[in-house]
Parts: sequence; structure tokens; C-alpha cells
Amino acid sequence: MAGALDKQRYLIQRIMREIEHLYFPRPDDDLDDEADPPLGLACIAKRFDASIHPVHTRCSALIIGNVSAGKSTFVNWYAGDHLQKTGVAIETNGVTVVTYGSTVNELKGESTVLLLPYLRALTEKYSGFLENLSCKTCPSDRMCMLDLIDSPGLADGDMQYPFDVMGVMGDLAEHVDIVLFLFDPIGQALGRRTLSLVDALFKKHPDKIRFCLSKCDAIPSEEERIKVICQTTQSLTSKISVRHGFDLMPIFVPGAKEGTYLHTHARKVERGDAGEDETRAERDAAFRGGTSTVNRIEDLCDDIRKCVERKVQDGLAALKKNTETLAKVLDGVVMQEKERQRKNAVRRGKILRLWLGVFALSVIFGFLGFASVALSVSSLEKNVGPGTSSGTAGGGGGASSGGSGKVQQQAWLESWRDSVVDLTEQMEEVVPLLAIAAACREKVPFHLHLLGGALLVVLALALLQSYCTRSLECLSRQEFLGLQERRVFVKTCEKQQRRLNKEYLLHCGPAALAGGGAPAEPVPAGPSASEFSHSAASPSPGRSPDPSADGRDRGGVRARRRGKRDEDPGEDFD
Ligand SMILES: Nc1nc2c(ncn2[C@@H]2O[C@H](COP(=O)(O)OP(=O)(O)OP(=O)(O)O)[C@@H](O)[C@H]2O)c(=O)[nH]1
Ligand SMILES: [Mg+2]
Repeated sequence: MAGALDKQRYLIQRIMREIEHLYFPRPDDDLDDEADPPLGLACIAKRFDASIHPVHTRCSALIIGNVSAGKSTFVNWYAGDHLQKTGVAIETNGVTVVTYGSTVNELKGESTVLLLPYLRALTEKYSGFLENLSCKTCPSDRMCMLDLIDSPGLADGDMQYPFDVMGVMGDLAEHVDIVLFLFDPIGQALGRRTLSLVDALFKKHPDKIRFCLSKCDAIPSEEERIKVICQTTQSLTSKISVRHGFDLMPIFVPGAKEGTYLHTHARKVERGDAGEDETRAERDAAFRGGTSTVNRIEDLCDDIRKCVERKVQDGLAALKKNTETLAKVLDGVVMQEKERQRKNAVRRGKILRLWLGVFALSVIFGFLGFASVALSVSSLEKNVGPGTSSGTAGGGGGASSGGSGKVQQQAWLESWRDSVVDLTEQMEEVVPLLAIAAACREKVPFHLHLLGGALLVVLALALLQSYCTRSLECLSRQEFLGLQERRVFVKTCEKQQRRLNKEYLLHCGPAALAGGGAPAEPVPAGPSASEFSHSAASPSPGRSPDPSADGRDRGGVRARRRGKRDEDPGEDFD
């Protein structure tokens, strides 16, 4: 049984780790990652403004209860280490998150927020919370996928808290997967504060809440135990509206009374050190610690384990939805890009045709102009005589050699010229720009005027063309390759999701029962303290306890990415 539990735990850890790395890959140390940062679904979603389902790859349990209800003892027992102070006096003042680490370590407020970014909003919202927040790490396998949040005991009267404890508990309950309410049968179990929190949280998250009557072994007789259970149930059900059967689990930490709870046989069983043939009845007997008192602490552990399982299923389902969403978004971007490129190509064609038309027209008009000038010169020379075309100086020669008709023609030409000159002078008076042009005309030869005019026309056409046919902004080739790489990555993630889902179902389904489940791989040691600081810097809300395996997975994805890019960079888009 313990072996099967271990197999299941290792498989879940591996799946969650792989899911996490698809969202938040960590840079490789051996690669120049500043130039080529690893791709992740989270950064792709951010880059393309796609809304994806939030990713939480770790399960978390919030433990709430009255003062001395045994919250810290339960956390220590579950994690298998003496992490939290315990005692009859008020011991816990702040909030402590117990999580996985390769060593037993303690982080204070700001480091805790770096490691668990979801707490940032709470530290900003509630003054005094950051100073009373800490994180403790321990190398227990059971904590690989789980964070236990220990809270200050709730008491009425003059009890002062360094922060708004009710507000913080309410907000933490939003984030966590399961909330355990522990009631101490000896102390003030159902105070006003505790009951109002029960009421508030049960209204919002009825499925997350578990009620436990802790320290049951401290009640001397079975009769009194039944009385306490009845009274507590009555008080609670009068406060909350219970839709289904109300369950108050009587629990106690075996060995807590004697202070030996970290060394009991039950702990060994829970850690998987006991033999495979250990039955549930034997384990129950171990949990009772040799007494006849009913202890449902294993049911509570089962509930926590189921939460972790649900996390995997939710993670796989969210991965499927998110990869589909991102694939759609990227396809849309590619389509838009292609549409822009097509429109630009059409516009370029139009521009080319326009310029070809302008060129052809200028050739035709140039040819026609040249021909008309040549014809008019030759006809003038024929009618008036040589030299006429070059100016009025030749007029005398023409008069002597031509007849009266030719003289009339020349006189008409001169009068026409005079009238044009008169008109130009009148216009120069009205439009000063023309006066400047006239001044220039005296100095600049006529053919340069023509050339300038032609250039002005061309410029005007070019401006008109650029205004009318402005091309749409497109991605550069590099950016387009990046887009393609992302799409390939999302496709790879889709395949990975299918593979992981299959592995998980194989493990849970009949094949697993027949011994065909996924092979159990021992999870290598978790991150060291320095690795924790590294993961703290990463944007991931969850962390992996196994960086070496991360490298393996990531290496595979990167090799595929690179291989794909080298093979055929435009396979999907061109
Ligand atoms: N008999 C018995 N005693 C327990 C059990 N759990 C805890 N205790 C004792 O109860 C006392 C209080 O335990 P803590 O774990 O410090 O309780 P707590 O809820 O964390 O208390 P605060 O942090 O002060 O609110 C300690 O002396 C424990 O040894 C249990 O299951 N059975
Ligand atoms: Mg405590």
C-alpha cells in the first residue's frame, strides 16, 4: 500500500513538474539565455494578451482554529519535522507557510513573498502582515506538492493581533484548496471570532472546508467525547446552513500527549517506510496509539491527498484549454500577418503599375513633344526661312526671301508671344511667386525649367502615391520566426498534455490496477537553499522540487524547438 502511494506521489509530482515547466521554464545555465530566453506558455500569453486559466501547480491547505487547538502540532506531524513551536500557551502569532525544501530552512516576510508571489497582494492589503509572515521548508516527500499554512489561534475578548487576522484568513481561503478548521474540545472551541469566520468561509467555500474536533485523546471517556461532538456539531450547524451531511471528524495526533508524535510508527507508515502488506486496519490501530479512541486523522490525510490529485486533474485540464486558447490566438496573429502581407503585395503591384504607366506616358509625351518641336522647326524653316526658329534675329532674312503670307505668319507669331509676355507680367504683379520665377527665368535656361517642372510633377505623384497606397506595418522576418517558434512550442505543449493525461489515466484506470500503471521513479532531491532563492526570482507561483529533472524536460523541449527551427523554419507559416 505504501509502495502504491509512493508510485502515485512520484507520478503526480512528475506530472505537475512538467506542467509547471511548460508554463514557467527556467533558463539553462549552460546556454546564453539572455539572447534566447526559454519559451513558456505564461510569457506567450502575456506577450499576446491572451487570457488563460491561472496556473497553480501546488496544492495548499489552510489550518484555522481556536488557540491551542493543535494546529502547529498537526503541521509538524504531517511534515515530519519539528518546524513550528507548540505549547499550551499562545505560540503562533503570524502566518507560516510550510513547504518543500531540500533542507529545513526559514524565510522571513519579503523572501516568502518572492517564493510565493500570490501572497504579495495580501501583504500590500493588510498592514502588519508582511512582518508576521514566514515560510519554513522541510525535505518531506509529503510536502512535495503541498503547502500547509499555519495560522494564529482565534480567541475572543481583548486578544490583539498584529494584522487583520479575519481579513487575511478570508483572503487566504480564496487561494487555498482546502481549509481545515480545528476545534479544541478542552479550550474555548467556539468563540465569537471563530464562529463568525466559520460562517463567512462556509458561505463562500462550502466544498473546501473540513471540520475536525482535535485532541480527542485528551477527552477522558467515550461518553464525554460523544457529548462534546454533539455540542460542537449543534453550535456549528446553528451558525451555518448545511446542505449535505455535516461531518465533524474526531482526530488526534498520535503521540502528541507524550511528545513523541514525530517518532511514532504511524509517522513511519505515513512516510511509506512500512511494508507493502500493511493494511488499513493495522494503520488505523497505529493511529489510535494503542487506545480505543476513534481517530479519523487518516481520513483527513486522504482528503488532503485527494486535493493534490484534483490539482493534477485541474492542471491537465487547464493546460489543455490554455494550449487551445494560445494556438487559436497565434493562428489569428499569423492569419492577420498573412492578410497584411497580402494587402501589401497588392499595393506594391498597384504602385508598380502606376509607375509603369507614368513612365510609358512620359516616354510617349516626350516622343510626341520632340516630334512636334522637330516638325514645327522644320515647317517654320520651310515657310519663313532658315534661322527663324532660333529667334527674331532671323526675321529680316525671312522677310527678304518669303512672300507676304510668310510675313503675316511671322507677325502673328510675334503678336502671340507679346500677348503671352503681357499676361505673364500681369500675373507676376498679382502672384509674387511668379515674379521670383520670372527673375530666375532670366538667368536659368528654358530646358532646366522644363526639367524642374517634370521633377515637381514626379514628386507630387510620388507623394500622392505614398499617401494613397501606404503599406501596412508587418513583422520583421526575425519576429515572424519568433511567432512561428511559439506556435511550434504550443503544439509541443498540446502533445505533452496528451501524453501526461494518458500517463495519469493509465495510472488511475484499470490498467494501473492490473499492474500496468506508470513506472515509479524516485524523485531526486529537491532544491537547496540557493536553488530556492533562484526559484524565488522566477515568475512562477509554484516551484519544482527537482531542478535536475527540469533540465531534462526543458532540454528536450528546447532541442525539439531548435531542431524544428533548423529543419524548416517556415513549415507552418509559409
Ligand atoms: N492530547 C493531545 N494534545 C495535543 C494534540 N495536538 C496538540 N496537542 C497539545 O496541545 C498544545 C497546543 O498545541 P499547538 O500545536 O501549539 O496548538 P496551536 O493550535 O498551534 O496553538 P496556537 O498556535 O497557540 O494557537 C500542545 O501542548 C500540544 O502538545 C493532540 O492531538 N492530542
Ligand atoms: Mg500554533
